Amino acid sequence: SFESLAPQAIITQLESLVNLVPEQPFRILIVDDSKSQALFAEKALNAAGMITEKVTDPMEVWNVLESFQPEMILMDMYMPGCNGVELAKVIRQDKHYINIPIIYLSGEEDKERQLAAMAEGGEDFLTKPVDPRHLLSTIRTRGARARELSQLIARDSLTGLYNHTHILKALDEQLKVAQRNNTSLCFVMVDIDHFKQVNDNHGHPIGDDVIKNLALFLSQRLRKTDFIGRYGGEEFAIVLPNVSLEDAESIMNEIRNNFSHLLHGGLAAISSTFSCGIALHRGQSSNELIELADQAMYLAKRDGRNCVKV
Ligand code: GH3
Ligand code: MG
Ligand code: MG
Ligand code: MG
Repeated sequence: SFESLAPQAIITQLESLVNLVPEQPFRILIVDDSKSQALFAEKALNAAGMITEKVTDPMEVWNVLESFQPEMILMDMYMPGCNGVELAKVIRQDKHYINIPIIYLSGEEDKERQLAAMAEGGEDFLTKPVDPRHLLSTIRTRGARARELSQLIARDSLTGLYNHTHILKALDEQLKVAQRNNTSLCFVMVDIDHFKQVNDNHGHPIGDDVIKNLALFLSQRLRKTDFIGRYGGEEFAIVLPNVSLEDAESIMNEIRNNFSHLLHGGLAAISSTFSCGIALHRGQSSNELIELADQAMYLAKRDGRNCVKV
């Protein structure tokens, strides 16, 4: 049994059990004042292919949250001058961590106190010494659920693209990356031409099909590293990291040209076009960049639509 083994022996046994490293490993923050307990949890999780960061001084939690961006927290309950349950409560008050799963790992055996800790907003309570298989299975289940939820929250339900909020978040993040690495970035606005007429002439369900087809078309033709969002009704916003203005223009022109030949609505066989505005990042804020792409879009509309302007 696991209880009779020393921690290192358990980990060795665990390593032989675990041969499936998750495709995208979970990022887990371990908070425990005991260095040996934290190390034990870290080794067990690393053996299962997970990425960990450990904090033995609760005062360090905020710094590490910011720099490490964990998806889950493994929280000790009793630490000098700090109660894990209180700490969890404070973390959850930050809007970035409202939904982060917090799993208590503690020597506390009193059921009432365990339940009280969970009532304050913990997902699970594991008691030390924990069977590493139990720890892993808890983390996998909670982690997978948390990922599903955050995916759902970030996506637009009609198209599956990033929603308005998330594409703006992606733009902000990518602007920081571009600034830090001194790399180029283009921001693109796409707006379907005369879309009111599509709805008026063929009905909203066919209009929806055109929107979905354009979303699919963009997803298939852009790179995995690009960010595509539904900005509004028939408007899309795209973040193209590491792309020059010339390349962005030619990529979008190719997509625009191919899309204009696509037929929608089954037997109705309707064609549709879009206009596109592109702005190159030259140190502006995200709002200024959006404004620039909007202005380029306005030019494209004024120039007869079905074209790309920079
Ligand atoms: P322009 O070429 O100037 O862009 O003309 P437009 O008709 O596309 O202009 P406008 O932006 O004013 O109209 C967009 C229309 O898109 C209005 C709205 O009814 C429709 N729309 C917005 N969201 C949806 C949606 O989810 N589904 C459908 N079917 N229509 C939508
Ligand atoms: Mg402790
Ligand atoms: Mg519009
Ligand atoms: Mg339009």
